[in-house]
Amino acid sequence: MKDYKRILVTAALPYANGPVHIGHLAGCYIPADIYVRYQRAQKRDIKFIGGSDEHGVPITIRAMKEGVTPQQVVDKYHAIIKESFEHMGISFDIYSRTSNKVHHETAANFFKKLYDDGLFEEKETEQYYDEKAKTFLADRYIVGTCPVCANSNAYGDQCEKCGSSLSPEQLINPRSALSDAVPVKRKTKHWYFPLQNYEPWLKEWIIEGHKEWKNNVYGQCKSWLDNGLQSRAMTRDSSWGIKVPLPDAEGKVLYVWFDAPIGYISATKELTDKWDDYWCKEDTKLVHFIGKDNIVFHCIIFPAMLKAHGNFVLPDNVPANEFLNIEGDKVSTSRNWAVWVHEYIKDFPGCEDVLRYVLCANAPETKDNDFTWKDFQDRNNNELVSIFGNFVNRTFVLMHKLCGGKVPKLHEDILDAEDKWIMDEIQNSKIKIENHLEEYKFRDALYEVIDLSRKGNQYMQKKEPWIVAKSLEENPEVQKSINNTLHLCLQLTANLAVLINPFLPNTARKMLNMMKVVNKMLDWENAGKLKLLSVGYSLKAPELLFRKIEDAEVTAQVEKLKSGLVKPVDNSQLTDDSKKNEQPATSNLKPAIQFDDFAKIDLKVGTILKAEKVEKADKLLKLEIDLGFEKRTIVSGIALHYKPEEIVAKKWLFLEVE
Ligand code: B3M
Ligand code: ZN
Repeated sequence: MKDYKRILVTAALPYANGPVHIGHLAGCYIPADIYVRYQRAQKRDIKFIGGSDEHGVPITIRAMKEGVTPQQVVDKYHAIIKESFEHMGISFDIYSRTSNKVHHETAANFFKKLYDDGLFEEKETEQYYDEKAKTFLADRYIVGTCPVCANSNAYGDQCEKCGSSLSPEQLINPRSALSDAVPVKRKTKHWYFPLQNYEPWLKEWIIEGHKEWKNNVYGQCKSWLDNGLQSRAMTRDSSWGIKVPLPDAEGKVLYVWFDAPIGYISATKELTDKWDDYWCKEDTKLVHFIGKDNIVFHCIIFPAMLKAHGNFVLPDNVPANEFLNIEGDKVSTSRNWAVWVHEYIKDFPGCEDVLRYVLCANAPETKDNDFTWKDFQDRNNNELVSIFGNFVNRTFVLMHKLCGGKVPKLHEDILDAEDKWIMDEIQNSKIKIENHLEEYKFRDALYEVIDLSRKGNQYMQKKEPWIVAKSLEENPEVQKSINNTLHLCLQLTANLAVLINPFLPNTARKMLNMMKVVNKMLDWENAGKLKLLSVGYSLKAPELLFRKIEDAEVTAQVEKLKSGLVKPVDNSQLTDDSKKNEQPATSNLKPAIQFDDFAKIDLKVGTILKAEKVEKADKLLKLEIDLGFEKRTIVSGIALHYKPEEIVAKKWLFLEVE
C-alpha cells in the first residue's frame, strides 16, 4: 500500500431539487462520515468535502413544476439538505454549493484549459428545439410514448414505467414538456470530450491498477471499458448553469456532469488555502463516496478530465454503494415512496444515532438492500437496547452498587480464564474493526463493535458479580473477584465508546459524560487499551443510551408511507412561501403516548366568566375561568379563532400541565 500523507474524502453532491431521503444517507453520506470520523480519530490529516449540486436539468425541471426560478429552488433545498446533514451528524469540513462564484470560476477555467489545449471536439448536431418556448430541449424535457411499454409519459432519456433507457428519437409522438409543442430538429454546436482517447489509459489504470475496488464498482467500470467509450458533449443549451467561457457560446452552459465533480475542487479551495496540497500532491489519498448510479462519472469521466487537465491526483478508491429499497419497493421521489430525513428527525427526536446504526448495519454495500420499519425497530430494540445499551447500563449500575461508584482495582494475581478471555477480545476487536474500516467494510466493522458488547454481556453473565456479592459477609475476599469483573467491564465500556464513536457519535459522547472523561479519550490509539479509566475515579450514574421503539411508532411510519398523504416539503403544488409549512393534518400526529403519561395530565371542565383581548398580542385572549373548586385567570392563544363575546358563559375543557 502507498504511504499517504493526507486523505481527501468527497461525498456525492446531491441535486438541490428536493430534500434528501434515507437512501441518500445509506448510499454515501453515512459510510463517508464513518470513514472520516475514524480517520480523524486516527489523527490523520483528512478533509471531508460536500455540497449541493445546483445546476442541470433536475433543477430546472423542479423550478418549472414549482413555478419559481431555479435560484429559488436551489436556495430552498440547499438549506433543507444542509440542515438534514447537520442533524444527522454528517461532519463535512465544508458543505458548499455549485452556484458559488469560486465554483463558477474554477469550473470555467478548467473547461478553458482543456479547450486551449485543443482537447475538445467541436461538433454541430441536430437536436430537438421547442419553437414556442424558444429553447433547445434536454432529453428530460421531451415526453412521448414509450416504444417498449406504450406509457404515454415517457421521458426522452428514460421510461420510468418500464425502466427502459431511451433516446428522444425513439419516443412516439414526442412533445415538449415545457409547452406541449411538437419539437422540431435544429442545428446546434457543442464541445465534445473524446473519452475514447483515454480508453487505453483508463484500462491500464482501472482494470490493471485497481483490482482492489469493490466488485460492483470494478465490474461496472470494466463493462463500460469493454463496450468502448465515445465522445460526450460537455456543454448544453440552457440558461441555467456555468456559461461556456468562449466568445461564440451564447446560450450554452457546461454540462452538469462536467461542472459538478469540479465542485469538489472548488469547495476545497473555499475551505483552505492549501487546497492544492489535497488535489495536486501525489501522496494524497482521494476517496469518492457515491451511490451506484454515479459510478461512470466518478471512475471514468471525471478521472479522464483530471488526467487531461494534468496536475491532479486521481481517486485511490470509489467505494460506491448499491441502492436501498424501502419496504420491498424502489425509492421513488415522484410517488413519494421514501423516508425523508427531515421528517425522520421530527418524528424521532434524539434518535439520530439509531438511524445511523440501522442504515450502516443494513447498508447496501454489495447488493441492493431493503429498509423496513420492522427491521429498524428490531435492530434498535434487540441490538442497541438489549445488547450494547444493556451492557453499559448493567456495568454502571453494578459498579455503583458493588464498588461504591468508583473504578475498582484490578487484582492481577487472581485473574482467571474468563478475565483473560475478555481482555483478549477487547484487543482482537480493535484490530478487526480497524481492518474493516480501512477496507470500507462498514457493516462488518459495526457488527464487531456490537459483538464485543455481546461478549461483555456473556462475560458478566459468567461472572455473576451480584451472586458473588451474596457471600461477601462470610468471605470478604470475594470483593477482589467482584472488583476484577467490574474493572474489566468498565475498561470494556471505555473501549466501546472509542470503537462506536465513528458510527454513533452522540452515543459515544453520552458515554464520555457518564465516565467523566474528555473527548481526547476517543482517540483511536486508545482502542484496545485496558487502562483507559483510572482506579479510584468516581463515575456518574448511568444514562439511558437508547430507548425502546414501540410497535405503535413503526406502525404509524408504515401507515404514513403507504397512505402517501405526507408529501415531502418539495410538494409541487406549493409555490408560495407562506404555504411552506402546510402539511396534511395527519402528518402532525405525534407518536402515541403511554397510558402513564396520559394519567399525569389533569383535564378540567370550566366555565368562562370573562374574556378580553390582550393589548399588543393579537393572538391572545385573557380568560377568567371557574373550575368549580377555584377561579383562575389564564391567557390563551385563541384570539384569531374566537371573539371574546362568542365564548363567554360557555363550558370549555382545560388541560393543566406543569
Ligand atoms: N448530483 C447526481 C445525484 O445526486 C449528482 C451527483 C453529483 S456528484 C459530483 O445522484
Ligand atoms: Zn416504457
